[in-house]
Amino acid sequence: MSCVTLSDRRSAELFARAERLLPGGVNSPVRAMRAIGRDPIFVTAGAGAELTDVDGNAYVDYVCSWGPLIAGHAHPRVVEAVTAAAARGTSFGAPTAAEVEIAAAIADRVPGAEMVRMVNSGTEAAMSAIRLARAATGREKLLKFAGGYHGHVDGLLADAGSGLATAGIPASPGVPAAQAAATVIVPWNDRDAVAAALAEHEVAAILAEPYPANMGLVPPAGARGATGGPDGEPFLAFLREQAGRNGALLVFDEVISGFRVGRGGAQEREGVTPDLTVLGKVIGGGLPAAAYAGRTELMERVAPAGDVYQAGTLSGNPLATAAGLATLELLDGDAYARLELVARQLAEGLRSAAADAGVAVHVSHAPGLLTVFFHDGPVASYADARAADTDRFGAFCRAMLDRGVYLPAAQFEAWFPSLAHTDEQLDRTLAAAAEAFAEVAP
Ligand code: KE4
Repeated sequence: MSCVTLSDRRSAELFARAERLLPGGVNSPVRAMRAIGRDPIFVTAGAGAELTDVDGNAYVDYVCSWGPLIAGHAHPRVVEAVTAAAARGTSFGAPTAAEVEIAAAIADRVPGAEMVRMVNSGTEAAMSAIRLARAATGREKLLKFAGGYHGHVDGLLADAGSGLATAGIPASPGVPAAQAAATVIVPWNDRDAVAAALAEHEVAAILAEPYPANMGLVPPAGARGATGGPDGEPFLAFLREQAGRNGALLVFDEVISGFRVGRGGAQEREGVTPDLTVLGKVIGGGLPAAAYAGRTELMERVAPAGDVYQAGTLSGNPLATAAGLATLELLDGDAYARLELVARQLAEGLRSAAADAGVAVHVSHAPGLLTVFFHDGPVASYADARAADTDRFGAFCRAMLDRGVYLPAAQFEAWFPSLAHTDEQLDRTLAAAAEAFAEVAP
């Protein structure tokens, strides 16, 4: 596969203007491509699994809007649903039938979802679920995992303090120390650290991505539905037991894994049902929509049924619910079989291409999700992931861009293959990877 000499003149012009108008020239940090040592590419269109940039370059896309576009860009059924909804009005500030339908669709799929509240972003969903957990337990502290990302909620932008089970410290300026201190952070897949933290702190909730994908994809120990994680006793079942034993709620953040790794998300795949579930991305089909859900007796604490306040002007927006419903309707048994096959083929092909080039990688995958760590392995925690060779990762991403393959521009993210990725595009990806691995080999 030859290197394409990509013009990026128009992207460069736009970026120069954008940097004067937007922090870092972008509206979300990871899009700036700083983690792979280059300026961002400005996109003008997407179709299926392909992106086109403002200079006319085309790419096979493995970002897919960081997860929402599980059916690919501009799927005709989604475009048609959004267009029809828009023609009837874009927002009413009043309940609509579509909100009942999408709540029913979520409750029908997600084992832990009897009742649902729609919001506009994963951050808002996580923030609201935490408020509900604190109200339901009368406790304030929270236990989360290093490397777990749940949006930019103040209390969750916390780093682990010194020692294992100590209060968090602000991970960003502007985060109140008191809010960070209410969050206890422990290493993922570390049973002893969880038990020690729960012995020392009365927490409202244990909050986890069941298939963490914000440290790269690092499956829980003993996972039966994902590969690349450690063996051993099932860590999710351990969290379920520990939460129950300590009077805490178990909250699964399935913003990424929900409706992607299976019809009912990771909780269905692993047979572990949380008390609350945070959802997003796929349920908006590329438009702003997210949700939190749980048992009815918990969710009925939320206003106006209950006393836990949460609100939103555009929550359950007609266009977003139309896109979400159209997307969910595309996710049948064949779709999940395809997502499993695509992820497995990419993982196996990438492992083989890296080995042929003499590049050490550790590849983890689940249906519709995979990460290539530039690391000898194993990768069982964020500390392991952070030992990856991020410089070589960045060079690999740049080499793949030169060959028309657009990868998530950060080692601590995951690839999001979709139903739209064709066998030809997968072959093209693996051919490009063989050359890119050779280019970055030590
Ligand atoms: P949003 O507020 O970005 O809709 O969702 C926050 C969120 C919550 N929970 C999980 C597990 C998430 O992965 C996210 C957001 N994911 C990132 C990518 N890893 C979004 C990309 C970005 O920040 O631009």
